[in-house]
Amino acid sequence: MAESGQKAKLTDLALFGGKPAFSEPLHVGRPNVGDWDSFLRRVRDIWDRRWFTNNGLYVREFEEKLAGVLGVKHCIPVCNGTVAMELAIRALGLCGEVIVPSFTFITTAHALQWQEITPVFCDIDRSSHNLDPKRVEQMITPRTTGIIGVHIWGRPCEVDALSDIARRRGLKLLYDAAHAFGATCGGRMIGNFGEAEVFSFHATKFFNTFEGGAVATNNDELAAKIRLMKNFGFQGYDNVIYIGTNGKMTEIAAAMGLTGLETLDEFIAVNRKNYFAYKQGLSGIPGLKQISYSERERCNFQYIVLEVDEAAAGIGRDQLLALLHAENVLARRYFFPGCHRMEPYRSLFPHAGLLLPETERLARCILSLPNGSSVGGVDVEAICSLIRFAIEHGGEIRRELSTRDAHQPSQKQSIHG
Ligand code: T4K
Repeated sequence: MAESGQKAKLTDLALFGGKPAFSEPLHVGRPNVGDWDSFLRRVRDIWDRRWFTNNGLYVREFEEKLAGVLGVKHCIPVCNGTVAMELAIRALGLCGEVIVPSFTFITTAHALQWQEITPVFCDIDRSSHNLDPKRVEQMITPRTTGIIGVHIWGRPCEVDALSDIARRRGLKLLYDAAHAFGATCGGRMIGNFGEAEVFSFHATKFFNTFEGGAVATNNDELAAKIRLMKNFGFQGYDNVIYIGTNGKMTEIAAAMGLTGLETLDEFIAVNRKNYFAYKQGLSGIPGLKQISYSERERCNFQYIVLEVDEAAAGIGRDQLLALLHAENVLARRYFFPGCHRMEPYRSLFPHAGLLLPETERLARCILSLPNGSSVGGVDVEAICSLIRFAIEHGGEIRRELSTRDAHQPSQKQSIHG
């Protein structure tokens, strides 16, 4: 798909009228897909058997396989990661205040607020981008009932430190493991930590079921509760014994999941290869830091994340983003601007940012680049070459953009009279 990332002069950039480096948009979250025939065989079977949902054959098989892959007692498939989170929060009986990072997808906060539980935003560690346990301890109040750690980019939280805090302070510990399917922490699969861990199998995740998610836990009682809750609280016909919702996964989603599991290692291999190609292609560029994955752990290498230091790079994150978008590289600012700067939290906690200096810093400089099986080595080379060119010509690009900006007010005036 890459035409060429090679630009010789400023006017070669698509932002300034040149031809885009990519003829088609290159997405950050383009789904990985498994074997088409294998998927179709299952679809045909679903079609023939006329069993589409409600704990069907494929959902049960998927559930069993998931538990096997993760080495966990229970891994309950549900309709998406958000509902998985809501179910886990409710089944754990969280209430009052729960400590969460603000540097995450909005769901982590919404799943609490949706149940009238106050998310208390806690700052993150500068290098891991995960909850800073020292700060967590400082955020605990008499109303705190739990902590939700997010294994951001699939890199594990400081699980020992968080467990220690939870144990000492009598709090429930839940993990949002939406990014961390297939990853390990200390050699143990994510899915086995805290009271429970929640996965997302959304289309944009490294492993997907179109939409989907799961709650993993080694706690039998909790698992039984979640199984009831995802099915309206039904225990057998005509007998509701618990408050519930509809969180069921469909058969077609499970068929996609089973198909994806067959090629999980291939998805990881492609991601890994691209990750190292980015590392090589971006090495030595001033002002850029690509996050690293530990070679000692298993990881899915899905997220290619850069921190752009504007002062050293000579170009700001948002300018780089605009430049890449013009070239059809649809990089993303995950997770800008941070949950605390989005509604309803922005209005509820207008001063939250004062306690979140690392979150604020990171949200301003972060950039996610495309990865996955639809991104090839040539694409990575072209993207790296674009970024290198942009930073080498940062000063000129900034001047050109600010000249344009200087013309903006008059245009705005004409729009608004
Ligand atoms: N916790 C965390 C930490 C999460 O990151 C997420 C989800 C959750 C919880 C909740 O899990 P789910 O309830 O979603 O299962 C996307 C995803 O929708 C979301 O699942 C994901 N995190 C988040 C990080 O990214 P958006 O609003 O950025 O999606 P969108 O539509 O802009 O798509 C992203 C890119 O992927 C675009 O460039 C287009 C491309 N794309 C997307 C879809 C759906 C494709 O190429 N094909 C597709 O089918 O949220």
